[in-house]
Amino acid sequence: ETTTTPVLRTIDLRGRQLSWSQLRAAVPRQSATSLASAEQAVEEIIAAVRAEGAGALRRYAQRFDGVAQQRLRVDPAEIRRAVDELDPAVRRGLETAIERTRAFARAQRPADARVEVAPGAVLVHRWTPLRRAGLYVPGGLAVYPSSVVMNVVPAQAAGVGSVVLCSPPQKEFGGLPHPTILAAAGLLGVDEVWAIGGAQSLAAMAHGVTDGEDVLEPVDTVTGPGNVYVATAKRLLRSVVGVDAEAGTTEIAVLADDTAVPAYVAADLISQAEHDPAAGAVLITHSPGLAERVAAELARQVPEAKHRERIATALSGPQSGIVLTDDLDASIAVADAYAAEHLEIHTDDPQEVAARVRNAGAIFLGPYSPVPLGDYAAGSNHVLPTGGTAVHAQGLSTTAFMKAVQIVEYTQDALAGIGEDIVAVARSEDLPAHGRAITIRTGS
Ligand code: HSO
Ligand code: ZN
Repeated sequence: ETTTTPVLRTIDLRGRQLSWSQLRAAVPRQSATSLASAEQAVEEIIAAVRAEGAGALRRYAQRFDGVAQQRLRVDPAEIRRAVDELDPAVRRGLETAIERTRAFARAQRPADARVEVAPGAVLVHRWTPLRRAGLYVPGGLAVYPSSVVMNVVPAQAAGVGSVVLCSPPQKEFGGLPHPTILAAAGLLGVDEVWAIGGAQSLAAMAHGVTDGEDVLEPVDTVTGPGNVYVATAKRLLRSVVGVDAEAGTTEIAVLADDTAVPAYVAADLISQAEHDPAAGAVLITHSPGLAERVAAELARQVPEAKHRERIATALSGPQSGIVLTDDLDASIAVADAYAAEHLEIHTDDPQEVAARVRNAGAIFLGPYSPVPLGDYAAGSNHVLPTGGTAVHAQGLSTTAFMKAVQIVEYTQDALAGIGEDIVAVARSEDLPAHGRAITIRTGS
C-alpha cells in the first residue's frame, strides 16, 4: 500500500566544504534514464515514415493509438468547432496567457547589430525568423493546452510565417487530437494541425509527408515536450531540423530563509510534484526551523491533495529532498549546482539573492510569484531546461525561432588596409590562393 505521508530525505551539507563537482553530485537528482533502448525503435520509425509516408503514419496510429484514421490532417472546421465549444472560463484563461506571453515574447526579439571595425569595414548581425516551425503537443494522460500557448506564441513573435502542430489521435475523440488542444491552436490562429503522435510526427514534420490532397511541408525546427521516444527522435533528427532543449520531467527548487511562509513553500513543492511520480521537489535552506515547518506543512497538505499518491511518490523519491546548508551563500551555491528548471526564492531580499544565481530555467521571486503562475499566465515560458541542464540551456524564447546572418561589406581601401595580415596568415596555413584573392584586388 502506498503512503500519502511524504518523507523528504534530508541532505545535510552543514560544515562541509564541497567543490563544484561534489555539489553537483550531492544535490537530489533522478537517476538518468537511458535513451539508448528507444533508439533502435525510433530509427525504424523515422526510416518507415521517410520510405512510406502516410501509410506508415496510419500503421503507427493503429498500433500506438488504437485508431484507424481517414484523414491525417485535421479539418480546419474541427478547430473552429473546438473553439466554439470551449468552456468560456478556460477560454478567458488561455486568452490572458496568450496576451501576457506574447507581450514578453515580443520584447525578447533581438536587435540587429552593425559595427564598423575600421573605416569602410562594415559588419551586420541580422536576425531573421525561421521559415516554418513544427510543434509537438503530447496527448494521453497529460493534456496541456497551456503548452500550445508556450510553443506557438514565441514562434509567432519571432515572425515565423508558418506553424504546424502535431498531436496524437485520440480514440475517444474520433481520431482527432484532444479538443482543448485544438481549441488552443484555434485561439492562436493556427489552422494546420495533424493528428500524428510521437516520434513518427517528428519524422513527418522534419521530412514532410503527403496524404492525398494534404501536404505536410517540412519544417526548419521542431519544439515541444514529449516522452523518451519523442526525445530520442529529436536527437536523431537534429542534423535535419533544429530542436529545442530537452524539457523532461518537471522539477522545482525553493531557496528559503526564516522569512518564508511554510504553507506557501509546501503548496509550491506539491504543485510540481503533482505532474509526475518522477517529478523533483527540493527545499534549500540554512534554517533548520523552516525545514521543520515546511515538512509539517507537507504532512498536512499532501493527504488533502487530489493526486496525493503521485505527489507522495515524487516527494519521497531520490530526486527530491531538503538540503540543509550553513548560510545563505552556501544555499546559493547549492541552487546554482542544482540548476533547477524552476527556482523560487523566499528570502528577506529575493532580488539580491536572484542577482547572485547563475543557473536556473526560470526564477520566481518572493511570496507572490509561485511556479504555477508561470505555468499558466505570468507571461514567462514554461518550456524550461530540466535535469540540471540549466547550466548551459535556457527556456524556450523568441530567439529559438530565429537565427542571425552575418553580413560583410568592405570597401577597396578597407580591404587594402588589412590585406597584408590576411596574406601572412593564409601563407601560414599553406593556402596561398586565399591570399591571391586579396592581392588580385589590392594590387600588392
Ligand atoms: N510545470 C510544467 C508546465 C505545466 N504545468 C503545464 C501545468 N501545465 C513544466 O514547466
Ligand atoms: Zn506545472
